[in-house]
Amino acid sequence: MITLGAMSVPEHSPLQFPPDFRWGTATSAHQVEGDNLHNDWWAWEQQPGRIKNGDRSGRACDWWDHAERDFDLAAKLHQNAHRLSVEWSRIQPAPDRWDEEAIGRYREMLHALRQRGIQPMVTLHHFTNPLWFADRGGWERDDAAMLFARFVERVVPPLAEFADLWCTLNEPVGWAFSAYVSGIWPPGGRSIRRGLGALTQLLQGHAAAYRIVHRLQPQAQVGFANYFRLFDPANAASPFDRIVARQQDRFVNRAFIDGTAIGRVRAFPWVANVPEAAGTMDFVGVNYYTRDLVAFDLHRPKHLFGRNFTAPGAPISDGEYGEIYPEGLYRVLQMAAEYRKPIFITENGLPDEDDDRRSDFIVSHLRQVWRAIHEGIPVRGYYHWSLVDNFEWAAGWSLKFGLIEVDPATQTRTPRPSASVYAEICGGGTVSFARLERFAR
Ligand code: IFM
Repeated sequence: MITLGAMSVPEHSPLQFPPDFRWGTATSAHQVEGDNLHNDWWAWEQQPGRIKNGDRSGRACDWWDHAERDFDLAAKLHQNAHRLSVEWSRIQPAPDRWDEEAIGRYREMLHALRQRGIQPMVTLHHFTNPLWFADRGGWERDDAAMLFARFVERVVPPLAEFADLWCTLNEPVGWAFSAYVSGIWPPGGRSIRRGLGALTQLLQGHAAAYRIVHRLQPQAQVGFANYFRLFDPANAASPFDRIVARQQDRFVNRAFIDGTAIGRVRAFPWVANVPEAAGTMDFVGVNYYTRDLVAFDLHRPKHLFGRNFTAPGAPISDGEYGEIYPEGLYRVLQMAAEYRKPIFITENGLPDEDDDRRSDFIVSHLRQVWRAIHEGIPVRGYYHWSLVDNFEWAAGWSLKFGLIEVDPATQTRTPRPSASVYAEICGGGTVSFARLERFAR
């Protein structure tokens, strides 16, 4: 017998996933398309000191012209699902201009996925904003949600022929923090007040998008991708560490999701009450990467008085991206299950240039997914981040998340060994005993 939490699995038996489980990968427009000239990230990349090593997204992975090449690889790797995003600034490059050709290209891409037996999940906002929107105040404007809703109204009908699984926003809390509080992303804001203001607009934008998609496509499933991170007290005996870890958990993990479930942000009830957001989530999108230990620190008000660090001696991924902590995925799935909706793991992965940890990462995390499913948690799919190495925001090209290595200068593709391990799992819908054995004891 192998023990998995409270469960026991007979020795030598593979972990069998449900037959309709979605096996895929995730990407986002700006990170892979190339030449997204009209958004705030492109402008940000041109400013000295913003991106590690002065990197720029440039041609990225050349998806605008050749995404199909990588869809072929995904299909060959037995993937049956892909989460990608549409770039608002391509579709609406100016307030009064809609680019039909860009919409046509997205139709082509979604069609290409379908032709290869890959079900698309479409994200409507993944970190980037049209320059015209950003220049007028972006998500701090009172009409930001309304402007986003106009975009959604326009883009969903032509894509609805190919997609009925929608993610309104990607990681809204983390995005608002990086854009408005820590200032490492555009527009470089440094105030909690600005971050919370943006969050309220994002919640309204999400709620509006949810309703629009359902009006246009009643059978659609609509959610958003919530960034989940585990925050464990550095010293479990310290009430201060415990309180701070709990506050970070409430804000990072639950603020937005509470908003979409009950229309109220329990972490900060006085800020973001958006009653119309209640009940606007058909599934919980789980993005999970790592966990922090948290110690009370009076000097860090922007971090809710917590100093976060990686557990000493724990296995880590490249570039101080954090601890590799598979059980954390099980724990966040338990949290996600509190919302009583189907769950998609919309992102999970690690930067690992040498690919010497990715295979184990995938197997050990899927083992925890299986454990959750067998305890009755309704996980419907897993999207590994990412199919290809891509432009990793402020870290530029320095972090390699791809199952497939990409040289952005030559656009050469080299599947990493972990791509075959994941392909074997996707193809059979099982994790074999041989792969599990090393984690079992
Ligand atoms: O690359 C990002 C993605 O855009 C959002 N979630 C985390 C990924 C890895 O950092």
